[in-house]
Amino acid sequence: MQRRIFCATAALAASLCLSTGAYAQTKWDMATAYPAFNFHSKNIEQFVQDVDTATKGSLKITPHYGASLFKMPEIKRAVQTGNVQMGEFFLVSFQNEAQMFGLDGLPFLVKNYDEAFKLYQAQKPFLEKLLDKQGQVLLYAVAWPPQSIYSNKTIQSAADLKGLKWRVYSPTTARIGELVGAQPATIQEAELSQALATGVIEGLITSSATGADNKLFENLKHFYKVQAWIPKNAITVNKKAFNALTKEQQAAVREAAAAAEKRGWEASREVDARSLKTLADGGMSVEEPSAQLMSDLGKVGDTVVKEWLEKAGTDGQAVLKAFNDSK
Ligand code: PCA
Repeated sequence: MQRRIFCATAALAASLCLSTGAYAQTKWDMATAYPAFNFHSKNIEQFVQDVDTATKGSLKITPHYGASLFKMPEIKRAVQTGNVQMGEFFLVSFQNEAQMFGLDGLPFLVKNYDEAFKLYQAQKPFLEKLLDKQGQVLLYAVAWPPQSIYSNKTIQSAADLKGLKWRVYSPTTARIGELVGAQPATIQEAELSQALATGVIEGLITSSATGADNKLFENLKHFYKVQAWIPKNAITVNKKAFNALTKEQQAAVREAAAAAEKRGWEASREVDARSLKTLADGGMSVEEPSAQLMSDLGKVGDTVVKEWLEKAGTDGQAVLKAFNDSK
């Protein structure tokens, strides 16, 4: 009798253990630098929900928007060291670490989203390898809308950019600023509005989306649709954190990431169209660039790409060849 009770108790304990095991929850924090209403952030929100559903609540990811956990330049390292499990960062800002990170910030390599996606496919194996060495797994990457020029004054040629206080976010934008004789200043997107309001900057190159998100028309009156490049945000996870998941959870994360990537690229196109309208409605003059400006920028672009290739070595040549072959 006593023995039976003991067995029953042990069985109950075992089943309790099993059920607690099954409900064990993994919690991840995710650092992002952009406001919750930005299209990348909304995409992340959906990704987090998809992961929650697919893992039956066993993996909970909490996004922290608006650089509230880490500033954008710190996010990549925070993921690498495990200070945060997941993060989103702007790839081209990290070009000094590895030239490959700056590929999608090179002027006039791509003409549109389709080409930008092809460039990404050529770049992806390199990105995965680099990030793996830095202790993280690339989950997905999504393009910002094409990058165009905002200014407080009329810009008809590169000469008009001379002396302009020029906001930069990457080695390439800094180099372009230098080549046209502007005054480059590194400002994070989270500090953009303040920098404009206080006159720290007078012009920049960024997307229609960032212009609309930050109501750039309140301080700048001109937008020139030069569409110089289509750069991406990368979403990565700390490798140890990823490897600690069950195989099922890993598959769920991968699947949600693939869906987020697809959704994000589609959203980017829609957001571009919508944001251009927001800029115009806000009183900004949204213009096609002059032929002179495009030809001047084309020359600057050639220099920048040539310099990049010199630094990027054989990987740089290989990635451009892969891209050109895929076009
Ligand atoms: N907005 C971000 C990155 C690229 C973009 O369109 C920024 O300006 O910082």
